[in-house]
Amino acid sequence: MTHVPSDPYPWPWNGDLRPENTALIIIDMQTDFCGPGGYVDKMGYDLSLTRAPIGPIKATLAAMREAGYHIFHTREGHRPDLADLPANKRWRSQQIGAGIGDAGPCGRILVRGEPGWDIIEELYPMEGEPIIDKPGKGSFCATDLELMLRTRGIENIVLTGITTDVCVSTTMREANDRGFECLVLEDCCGATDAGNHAAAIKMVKMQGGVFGAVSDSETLLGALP
Ligand code: C5J
Repeated sequence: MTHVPSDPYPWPWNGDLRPENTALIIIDMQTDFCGPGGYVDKMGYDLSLTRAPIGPIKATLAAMREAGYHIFHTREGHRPDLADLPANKRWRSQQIGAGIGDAGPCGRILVRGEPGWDIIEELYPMEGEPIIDKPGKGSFCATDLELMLRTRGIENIVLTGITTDVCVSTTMREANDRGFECLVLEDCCGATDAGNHAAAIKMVKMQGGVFGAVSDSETLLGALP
């Protein structure tokens, strides 16, 4: 039995934490969300907030790779012909001056294959680590993530990445409703707004852990079998 000290309960609920049944998911660590000239930069947000988790994720990734845990990466983005981009999502992005599909300093914003869409070099996937390309905020919607998790016998998911209040939260909620046991690492996430990050973290912990539990990278790595 292994538990990670977490809030509001020691995680996972049943103490069954092993490399075979546990995955680290790194969500959307793409230039578009944390690099100069990307989507978030173009919208005018403070990049230091979405770059803050890079170091802690890097340490967590190295340790969990070394210990043989499953590693998954995700990327939000759309087909070059924008056939999978809902018109309302495109319109909203245009209202803030960063139209998805439009040309930007890092290529077309959030379009698959463009430089800004890819995962940053510091956290680039290793050969064999699945990358889930998703058109939406959740990692389960319109992807084969659930099939891959079930096929591998994964029950526990450690969530990291950006942004806490959007793609991390949506993925956590989708995973929780499917019966996966979720842990969010607070220092391995970031949002475009510090208040939203704090609120998203707080929401995980209400109702006895309505979506799972919250810990941090140092605590997790100290407890990992
Ligand atoms: C957003 C994301 N914030 N990766 N995407 O639009 O959270």
